[in-house]
Amino acid sequence: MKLYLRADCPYCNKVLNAVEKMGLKEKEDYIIINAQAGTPGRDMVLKTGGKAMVPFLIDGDHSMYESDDIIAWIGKKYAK
Ligand SMILES: N[C@@H](CCC(=O)N[C@@H](CS)C(=O)NCC(=O)O)C(=O)O
Repeated sequence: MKLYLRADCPYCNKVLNAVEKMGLKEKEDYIIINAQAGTPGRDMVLKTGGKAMVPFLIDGDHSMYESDDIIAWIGKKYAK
C-alpha cells in the first residue's frame, strides 16, 4: 500500500495519524511517497488518479483520493 503525501498537508497528516492509531507501521504495512509539486510522486498521482491532489492511496489495483475514504478503506482492510 502506497500513501502519496505532502509534508504541509493537514489532510495527509490526518491520514497518517489515523494509520498510526490503527497500529500499522511504515515500511512494514505501507510506504510513504512524497508527492510535493515537481516530484515523481506527484506525477504518479496525476497519472493514476487524474488530479493533482493529496492524500492519494494506491493499494494494488485500487486507488483513491479523499482522506476520509482512505482512512475508511485502510481501517476496513488492514486495521490491527
Ligand atoms: N477533501 C480532500 C482535500 C484534500 C486537499 O485539499 N488536499 C490539498 C493539500 S492539503 C491538495 O491536494 N491541494 C492541491 C495541491 O496540492 O496541488 C481530502 O479530505 O483529502
